[in-house]
Amino acid sequence: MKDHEFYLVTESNLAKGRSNEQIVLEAIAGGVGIVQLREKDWDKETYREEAKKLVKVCHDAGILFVVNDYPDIAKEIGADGLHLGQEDMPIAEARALVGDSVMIGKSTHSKEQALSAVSEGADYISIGPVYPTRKKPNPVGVTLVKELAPQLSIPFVAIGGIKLDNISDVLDAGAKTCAVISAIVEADDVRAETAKFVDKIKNRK
Ligand code: TZP
Ligand code: MG
Repeated sequence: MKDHEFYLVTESNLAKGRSNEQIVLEAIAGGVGIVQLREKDWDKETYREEAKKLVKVCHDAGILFVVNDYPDIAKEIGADGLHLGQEDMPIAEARALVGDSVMIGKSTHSKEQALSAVSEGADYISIGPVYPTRKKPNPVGVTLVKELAPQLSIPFVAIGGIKLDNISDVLDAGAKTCAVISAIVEADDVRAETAKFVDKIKNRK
């Protein structure tokens, strides 16, 4: 994972009737660098078919595609990454399934979880929720980003409640990039909104 690549996570419930493919294509036009397909309510076969479609969209555009939760699908479709939560299988188990060419990301919500993920062999981590979100009301705050940024030997993305009006604080705390759902998926003009995030991330003073 390269530094300063804006990371989009999907959630089709928020997309106002637009398909994930439409959202992703607009986000690509706006300069997004990584897309994760995250659809918690979908059955596995539906997820697999959508992942097959989106990995092609992303690879045709030269950007990275990450599968959430399913190591077998990540490997089968040629995803660039697999993203795991705290409740998912250990990184070593996932690594045995996907091999070394698929990067493994892990969601972390504390300093301890972040440092454990590094020692367990994660290729990148997410840190969050930085701000309160719809489903995750207890934020870790920019203070955790600030504390961890100098200690981490692998890339990280800040996530959770990040919007155009608070991203500067997250970047100032030491994040090189961030991941968002609602700020992009709910936007009326996904392309324009993505371009604004990308500009903030890439052209930070
Ligand atoms: N992990 C921590 S917060 C979060 C995830 C998947 C949701 C972020 O969504 P939003 O809409 O960008 O706050
Ligand atoms: Mg998971």
